[in-house]
Amino acid sequence: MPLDLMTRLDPLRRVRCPFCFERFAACEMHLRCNDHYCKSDFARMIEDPILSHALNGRRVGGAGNSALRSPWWIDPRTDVRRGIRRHFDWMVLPDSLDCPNCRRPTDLRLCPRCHSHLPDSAITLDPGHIAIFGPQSVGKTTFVTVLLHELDHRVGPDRGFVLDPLTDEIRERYEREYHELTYGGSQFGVGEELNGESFRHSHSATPSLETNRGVLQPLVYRLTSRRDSERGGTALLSFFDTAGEDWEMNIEMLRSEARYLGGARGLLFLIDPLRIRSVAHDRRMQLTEKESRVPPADYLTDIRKLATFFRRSPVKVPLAICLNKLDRWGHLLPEGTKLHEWATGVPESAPGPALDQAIHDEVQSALRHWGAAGFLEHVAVTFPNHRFFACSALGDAAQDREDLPQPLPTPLLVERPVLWLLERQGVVAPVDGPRRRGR
Ligand SMILES: Nc1nc2c(ncn2[C@@H]2O[C@H](COP(=O)(O)OP(=O)(O)OP(=O)(O)O)[C@@H](O)[C@H]2O)c(=O)[nH]1
Ligand SMILES: [Mg+2]
Ligand SMILES: [Zn+2]
Ligand SMILES: [Zn+2]
Repeated sequence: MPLDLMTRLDPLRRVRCPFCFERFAACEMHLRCNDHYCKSDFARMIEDPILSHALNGRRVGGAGNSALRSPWWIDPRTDVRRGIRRHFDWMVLPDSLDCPNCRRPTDLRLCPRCHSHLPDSAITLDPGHIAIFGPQSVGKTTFVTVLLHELDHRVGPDRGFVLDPLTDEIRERYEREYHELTYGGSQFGVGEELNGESFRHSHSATPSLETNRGVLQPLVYRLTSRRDSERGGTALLSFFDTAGEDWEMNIEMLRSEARYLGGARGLLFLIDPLRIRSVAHDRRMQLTEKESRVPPADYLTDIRKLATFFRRSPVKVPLAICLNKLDRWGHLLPEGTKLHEWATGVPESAPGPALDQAIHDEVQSALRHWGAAGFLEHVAVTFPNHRFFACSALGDAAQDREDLPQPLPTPLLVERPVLWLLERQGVVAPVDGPRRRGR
């Protein structure tokens, strides 16, 4: 579909790529041929150093590493076939250009920095953004999987919005790399028995970006609000899942490559309280073998590390700090607290702003009690726009033995930190207030 005229008449509008998070003017976008034969005929392809750099990083150009090839692409401002017109793209964007190989017009636009395909909505919509990070094994990948499932099936319908993957590739990637493991594959028919067993499996550790730069690729969705449609209630939403290994051991590489952290609009720091010594040593806790083997986490260092991604302090970006795996530690809190109530049975309190406030307070006093006063102080000073949450992605479906088939997730409060971040970004309207917009 060609870009609408209003957008074409605004070539200097700033676009932020929802994939690599770089900013550029709309007239800097490249075009690539989308013809079926051009896409499948290797002989017609040309070198694509921008795509190579995005996918392979600095390794490009090293021994045996030539640039990837892709169908014909061009920066329209350098296409000499257009004569003098090519110098006026800052006044009006070209509608389309003809591919010199197949002679067909193409209007498939690319980010000039990473060569991801930018559908029209990526050019015209505000990009919302959630960067999920934290040390190894705190449950980030499981969280992303369950969160997106919940937003799609329960939270979206409740709050009046729908989520659509931005491209087919993203829909397939979420299905293959996230959903299938946690919710079981679709190898069984609707009427077929699973012998009473479901087929959830735990995720393996997310590979470091040194071995797989795919971790830099976010899952990007289009969020459309029903109730707000007269105000064009659509926004983009990119979810980035960081590998804990990079967070713990490759922080410098993350700082130079993962622009989504330094350029973040919403930060979600997941914490596993079982990695705090006084929680792990509590007599009421029975750690599994795997849990007892992990080293204690140093969340104070994590918050210091996070601050190094930003030029100025205090950092204004909203930061949600979420204590995950509530199913495992919630019972340690005194009876009568909301956290105890949610972790141990059928909660009486409904999710909403009042419960969020109570949990924010309870989490802070629990952390103080567990000896994390320094961490709390650092958060307050460096990230004044923060809020504490608690959740469990798996709920009572979490099992000690991970090699056995697992029951399906029964999540607790997974969406709360994300709704808070989306409200801060003006992507979702607060339950009791008007929607804000703005970049
Ligand atoms: N009890 C409990 N366990 C969980 C929950 N969420 C995840 N886990 C378990 O925690 C372990 C780590 O989960 P992942 O989602 O792979 O963690 P991660 O943070 O992505 O780990 P890295 O990719 O290595 O950084 C797995 O064994 C999960 O089954 C939860 O809500 N409750
Ligand atoms: Mg992971
Ligand atoms: Zn990009
Ligand atoms: Zn072509």
